[in-house]
Amino acid sequence: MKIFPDNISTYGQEIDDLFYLILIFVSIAFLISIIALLIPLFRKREKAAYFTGDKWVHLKWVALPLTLLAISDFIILAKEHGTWARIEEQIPQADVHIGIIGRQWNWVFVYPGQDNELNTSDDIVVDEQNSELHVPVNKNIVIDIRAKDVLHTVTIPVLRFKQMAIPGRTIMKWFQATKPGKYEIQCSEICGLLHSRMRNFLAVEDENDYKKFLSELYQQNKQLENSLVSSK
Ligand SMILES: [Cu+2]
Repeated sequence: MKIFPDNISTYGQEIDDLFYLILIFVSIAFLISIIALLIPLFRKREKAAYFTGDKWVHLKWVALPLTLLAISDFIILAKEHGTWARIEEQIPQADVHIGIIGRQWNWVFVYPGQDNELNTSDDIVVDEQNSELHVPVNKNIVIDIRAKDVLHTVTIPVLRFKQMAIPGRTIMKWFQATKPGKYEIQCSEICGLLHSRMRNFLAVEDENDYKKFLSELYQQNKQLENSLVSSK
């Protein structure tokens, strides 16, 4: 059975494994609770009584499930700890540094200009509905995530990538995509009336196609600048 969309992220499998681990624990807990609730139905009917909970025979119905849940939590925490550190705390050296800005209602992409540095005056901002964010395959892509107005959440299912965009903050995240193709970027935060219009795309390309895209982007930007200057 396929639960997830394709995984094209270097750390996607770790996230999926954690999901399965949690799924196994909650399924077991669910089954045990349902069975425990059904057993009295098929037993001979006894008169209802008030339990004070001070005797072990009563207390065990609280203590045993609680202990089991606490143990499962610790197992999940122990497994998750390394994953969290690798994905959330250690941002690798960027091969490409780009910006994503959420606004009502579109994802705005910011590419570094020809100086190859983000947050400088020659950055190129692409704010078009359903536009594509171009990135090279098998490279560390580091992203500055911002929000212009309200909360948004950048979600790229094939990368197991999800990060809330918070007004006033810049949050750094990263990924490495392993397979060229066109994938969806969604917003998973109800951010207003036209929230569902925030459907853009991620174009993962090989190095040559990516370089071609960049040089075309620089070219277009130059032409735009020239036309603005001459119209003044
Ligand atoms: Cu939204």
